Amino acid sequence: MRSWPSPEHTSDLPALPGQPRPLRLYDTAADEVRPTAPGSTARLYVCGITPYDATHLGHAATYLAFDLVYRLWLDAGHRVHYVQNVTDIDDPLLERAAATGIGWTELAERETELYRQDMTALRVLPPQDYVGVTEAVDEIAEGVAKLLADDHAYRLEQDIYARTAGRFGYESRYSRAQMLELFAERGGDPDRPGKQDPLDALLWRGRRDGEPSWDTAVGPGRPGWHIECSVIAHNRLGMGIDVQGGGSDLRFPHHEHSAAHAEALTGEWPFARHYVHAGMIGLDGEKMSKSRGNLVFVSKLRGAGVDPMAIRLALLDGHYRADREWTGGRLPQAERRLANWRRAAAQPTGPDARPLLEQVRDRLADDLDTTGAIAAVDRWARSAVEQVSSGADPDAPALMARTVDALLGVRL
Ligand code: 5CA
Ligand code: ZN
Repeated sequence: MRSWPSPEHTSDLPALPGQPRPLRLYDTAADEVRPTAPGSTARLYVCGITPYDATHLGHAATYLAFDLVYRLWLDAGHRVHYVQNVTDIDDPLLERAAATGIGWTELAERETELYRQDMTALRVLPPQDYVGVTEAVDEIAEGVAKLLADDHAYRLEQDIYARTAGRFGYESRYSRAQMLELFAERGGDPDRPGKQDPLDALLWRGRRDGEPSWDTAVGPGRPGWHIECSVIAHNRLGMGIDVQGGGSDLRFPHHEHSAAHAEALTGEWPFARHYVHAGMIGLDGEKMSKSRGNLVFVSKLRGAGVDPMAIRLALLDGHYRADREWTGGRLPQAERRLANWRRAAAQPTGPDARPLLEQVRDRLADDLDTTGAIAAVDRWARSAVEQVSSGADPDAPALMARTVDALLGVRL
């Protein structure tokens, strides 16, 4: 699938002097913040949208968190291979299409295009491989066929399920009771008669009347949810990818099952070296979600003339792992901050910005402490505008702007 354009530079962000440090991230499976350790090419997979509605601020916040991961790896001298899927065939998409009278492919294409535009406006670096499930049906079916052949899967009526076995549970670290509860809440079917274990996940949904289906190696039907990410990721990035990312609602069952399927397919472990989850953005005390309908859309804000860089700054002003509320005051605050930063960057001189660059790197490398990084830029901007510092470095405003551009993705 077409990705979206890179903001001028993907492989070479504005070059920055000094010494980058290894990026440390909280890994859900290890329950600790630990260094990422990519090779010359870092491998990133982030679960993509289910395109039945427009990008809301919760989605945007999650993709911004992983955009910082990408930027910090580039700063540290790695190439980055970034893969993202589009769940362009799934029950919620078919339900919304039926409810609105639009064809499901048309709905998916329209919302995916809007998402591309939102990501472009927010200056999110694009994945090199942006893969729709509808484009990957055959490779997913081949994966399911191999799981069947190796006895990691079984048929139940017209459908196919994965056996839950081995290290299952290591990614989320939930108890079986918690898993059963979350599985039922988040699209699983623990009570279906005939399953060998209630936690077994649907790999392949056999053809049903009135539903789209593909003729494949395992018969007619369509892929289950988790296997799409296992196969799309593994076929492009291999095993032991550096980061598997998504929002915290994907910690279980999605990332647990995706990992388990990929590990059963290959016999290798682990699927990912870090499982990284962004917190949920809420509105009025509830998680922002398409099903609840309490949404603030990026495209609506853009349409109202809001500077996307202010949206970006507003979403970065909070730790990515914390569940946080979107409130009316966040945007005006970010707009004021952006104006202050721009005024500071336009000064003829400023205090030496090299220590600022080191502070921003330091804060972001520590599990993406964006609030710490933003506070450091605030301090520099204040002293540049007030000319309180002894330093009057003519190169400093440009270095400050490059730092903010390359590492926080905010174009001044
Ligand atoms: N297509 C699947 C992943 S394979 C999916 O979860 N799609 S989604 O459109 O529902 O969500 C896309 C991403 O946004 C996921 O990483 C999800 O965890 C994240 N997300 C959804 N709602 C919120 C929210 N309120 N706050 C933060 N992130 C969110
Ligand atoms: Zn996914």
